[in-house]
Amino acid sequence: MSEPLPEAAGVPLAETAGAPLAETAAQIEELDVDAPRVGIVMGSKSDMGAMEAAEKELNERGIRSEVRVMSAHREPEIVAEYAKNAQLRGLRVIIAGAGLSAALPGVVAAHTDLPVIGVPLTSRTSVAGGLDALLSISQMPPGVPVACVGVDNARNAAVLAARILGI
Ligand code: RP5
Repeated sequence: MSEPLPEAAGVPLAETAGAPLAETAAQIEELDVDAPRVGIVMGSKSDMGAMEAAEKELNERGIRSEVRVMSAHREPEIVAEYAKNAQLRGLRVIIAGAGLSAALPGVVAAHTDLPVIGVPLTSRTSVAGGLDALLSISQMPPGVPVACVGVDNARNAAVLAARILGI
């Protein structure tokens, strides 16, 4: 006996025919209304103090977010995986903070089409007050944009994320 057609089994054919990514993401968003909309990532636990301002600002605006620590240099596979899955998980914007040779925002942007906002951070061994991270984040090659806020200004990253979301 042959298998019933998906439509006969209650599954609309459109859902089985390789729906475009945006359509699939919209369907997932409908299913999981509590999914975070903004991902806040940072290169080290030592960045947490500065990056908490982004989470606080989003909370105050009623925008759901998630916070993760992942280093572009120490855990490149984890960063790539996170960025590749972000849109399908319902995220709409990613805020990425890092200090020193701050590769994290750029690496995230290399693996997702979502808007990425970089936060250059100062750390114990920063040079020129965080200029190292500022240039690492802002000087992206053409075609792979990262928005860049001021040094240690995670709050502005959250405000910009809210504006991108139209909230
Ligand atoms: C960067 O190196 C991190 O984003 C952090 O700002 C800096 C120092 O990291 P730790 O040595 O404190 O882990 O990758």
